[in-house]
Amino acid sequence: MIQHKQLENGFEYIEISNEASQAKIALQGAHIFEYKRKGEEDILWLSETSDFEKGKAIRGGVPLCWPSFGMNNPDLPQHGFARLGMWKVARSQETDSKTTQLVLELNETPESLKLWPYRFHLELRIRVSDTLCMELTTTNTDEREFKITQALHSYFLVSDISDAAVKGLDAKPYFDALSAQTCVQKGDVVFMEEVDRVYQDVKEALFLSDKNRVIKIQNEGSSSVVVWNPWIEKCSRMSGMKEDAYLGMVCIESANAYGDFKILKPRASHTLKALIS
Ligand code: TA6
Repeated sequence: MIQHKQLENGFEYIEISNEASQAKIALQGAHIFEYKRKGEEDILWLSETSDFEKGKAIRGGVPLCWPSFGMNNPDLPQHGFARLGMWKVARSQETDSKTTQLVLELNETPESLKLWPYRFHLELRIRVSDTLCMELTTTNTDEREFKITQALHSYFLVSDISDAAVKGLDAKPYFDALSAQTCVQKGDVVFMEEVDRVYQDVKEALFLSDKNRVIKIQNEGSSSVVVWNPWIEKCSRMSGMKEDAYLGMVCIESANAYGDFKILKPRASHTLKALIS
């Protein structure tokens, strides 16, 4: 079932339900804010105190950072503008009883052109099944080339941050956004303090292991992965986040960030894909 719903304040979202899974996707930002397999716990973390209103990013789920990750382009707002844009449903399909597909699209607007002077076509293809597949395709519809950095900024639910570990990054170089140093990962990534790192040269699948489950993340079209947990002090300052929220979440972001930027010539496309299983 694919239902178009709205909250009392007019905030619109699509609710998907099939025999294998369910998901909710806000039209603002094409923001997936719920995904779970039937009868199981949520895969994505969503803040209990998140805003659901026009002009404010949902805290949790999968915000789309585009056309700039973080402050990679200092002329743009943090994480770009696509997460606050009003996307349109381009297509939807119930492929079989366990699989639903939804395609959302965003084009330039007079406001986006003021921030970033390029015409573009963005498409997010979402496949909701016993796995969650997200494919973000950027097409340059301008006459000049442009440069993007981006991320599928996925927030994952963990039972307790002290039991969480990210596997698959051993020996990978990373840029530590907190110290501005480049380091090399030793073993699994575990969380005992604030972590904000951009791993490089990542082609292999990653695994988020927790007390009760393991989530696999396989990216394509990307060689950078951001791992983030705000920990105590930053969490208390973050919008839409309770003080102790850092205990139950970790972000593993499929990215084209920092040196892994993409330059697109007119009519060229690039797809960033993440498969979560
Ligand atoms: O991806 C990690 C990060 O860039 C952190 O530095 C962090 O503050 C964050 O994303 C959340 O950003 P936001 O703009 O959503 O508050």
